[in-house]
Amino acid sequence: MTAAIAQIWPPAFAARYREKGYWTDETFRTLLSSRAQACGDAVAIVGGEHRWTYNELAARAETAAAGFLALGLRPGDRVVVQLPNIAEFFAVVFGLFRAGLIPVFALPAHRLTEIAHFADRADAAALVIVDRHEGFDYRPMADAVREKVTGLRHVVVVGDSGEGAGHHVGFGSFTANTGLLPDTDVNPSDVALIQISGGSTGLSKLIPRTHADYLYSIRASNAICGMTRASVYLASLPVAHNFPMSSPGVFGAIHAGARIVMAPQPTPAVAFPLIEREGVTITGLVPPLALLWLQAAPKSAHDLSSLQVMQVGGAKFMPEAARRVRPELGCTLQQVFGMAEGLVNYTRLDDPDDIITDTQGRAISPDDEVRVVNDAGEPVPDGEVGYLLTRGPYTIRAYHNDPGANARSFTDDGFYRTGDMVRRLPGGYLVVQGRATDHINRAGEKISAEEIEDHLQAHPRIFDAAVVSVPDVFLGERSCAFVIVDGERPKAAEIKAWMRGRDIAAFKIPDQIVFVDGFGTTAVGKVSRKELRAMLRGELLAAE
Ligand code: J2J
Repeated sequence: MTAAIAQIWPPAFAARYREKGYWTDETFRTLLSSRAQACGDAVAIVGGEHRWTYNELAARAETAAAGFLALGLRPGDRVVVQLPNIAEFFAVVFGLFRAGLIPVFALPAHRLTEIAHFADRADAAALVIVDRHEGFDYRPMADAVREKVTGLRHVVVVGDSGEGAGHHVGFGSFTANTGLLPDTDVNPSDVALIQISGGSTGLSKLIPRTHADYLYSIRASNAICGMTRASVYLASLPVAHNFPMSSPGVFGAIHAGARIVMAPQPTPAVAFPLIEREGVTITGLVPPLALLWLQAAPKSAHDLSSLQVMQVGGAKFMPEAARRVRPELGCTLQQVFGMAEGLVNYTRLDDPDDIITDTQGRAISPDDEVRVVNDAGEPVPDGEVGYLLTRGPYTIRAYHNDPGANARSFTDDGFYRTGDMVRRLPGGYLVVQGRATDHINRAGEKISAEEIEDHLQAHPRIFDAAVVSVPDVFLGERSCAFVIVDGERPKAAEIKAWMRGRDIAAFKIPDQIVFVDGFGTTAVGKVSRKELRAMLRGELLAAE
């Protein structure tokens, strides 16, 4: 039987969040149709050849909802959605919401290993893919997922559903049959969607977000980021990411009745013409992309003057780069320090320049409890570095079905251990100083060192491996694998090719492989992998 997906706050907290008006009766199930009623003729989505008004999008979502239910899916079922930045993303996702189904958001870069893991962990009944994207055919991968995950019954393909007749259903073949649609609303405390954790240890974890908590963060983000019906949001990053989805991102844009422009690529060559053509007012980028835009803007013939707000987040944006945004791009920088588990911090649009350039913002909600503590779990004074812990009205209390991760990631009193090291300044502004967990933040993509080490150790010639992050001028961080081999050393390129054969996202393939004879004998006794990684990182930096 499928495990129910839930996210539970203790009753006293839930009551307070409701009382204070953070949690309302609003749900994603009716969000789009109510927007269509309010601004039906306004353009909602611009993507490729498509230009859909709110009315058109709502109609497509109704058809999608009926199509999903006609397959035999039932409200509460989970559906893994793996789509790039195309207009159909919204027809699919709002169709799922309308039908009471729960999307699990995978990135286009994920491959068989990851998708099978998400489908399995979520007990998903269906997978939605695009036929091809950036040279990759998702259909054979989907077949392989179906073979591995027995509960996954349906594969829905946006585009050409292909030869594998019978297995794949074309999204285009869905027909409207509103008789199938449930007419009772869902409970706002129910789980609306599942995000994927960047993962600090082992495999990615599932993050169940409820209607009430996610919508609160979106409404509050809209107010902080100035998203209104007049806004035009450019979706530059892959929209399945929590940042472009909800801070305030595409869901914020829909909530406001604004227009979303889907950028198939985040590069200046693709994004700048879209900004000019559509009059884009706000977008969100990771730091490496922001640097690329800063480099390209002075040489560009495109008029970028409509851009009012450039959000940068996902990884630390260095103050030197941050200071260039206003003079060189002519817009306001907003730093965003968030996490798919919940807590999001923003610099406010009218903050003084030094706050905007030198901090990663402050929390959304007056009821976000932010604690900065030392190794013993005691609060450190403002201005001193400590571990960031948080709980609040839109921060989860547990991952789905993962007792081990829950024991590690949450304190007894329900604080989420973010793994980030921060300094808190007066006014609650946070400066990210580093992190306590072993992941690599590669241009905003979080990679678990442990997950990659496990893959490397499966190689027949690799005796042991330790993966560390090293600073990188462009990516912020890149990954470096130290490996000890049995016998003759293979070429680094061979190991990379072998890793690609493990069917994992390309961003997880180590950028650099260094062969070593041992991991050193400086420590007495058993060296923890964490210390080992720290030591190797130090050695690598010293050698550079
Ligand atoms: C330093 N580190 C940052 C920042 C995230 C909005 C924005 C980002 C995310 C996100 C998100 C950082 N400076 N400005 O979900 O809604 C690192 C921290 C954090 C981890 C979370 C959102 N912004 N980070 O990046 O779940 O280490 O969410 O704990 O992918 O990214 O990663 P993720």
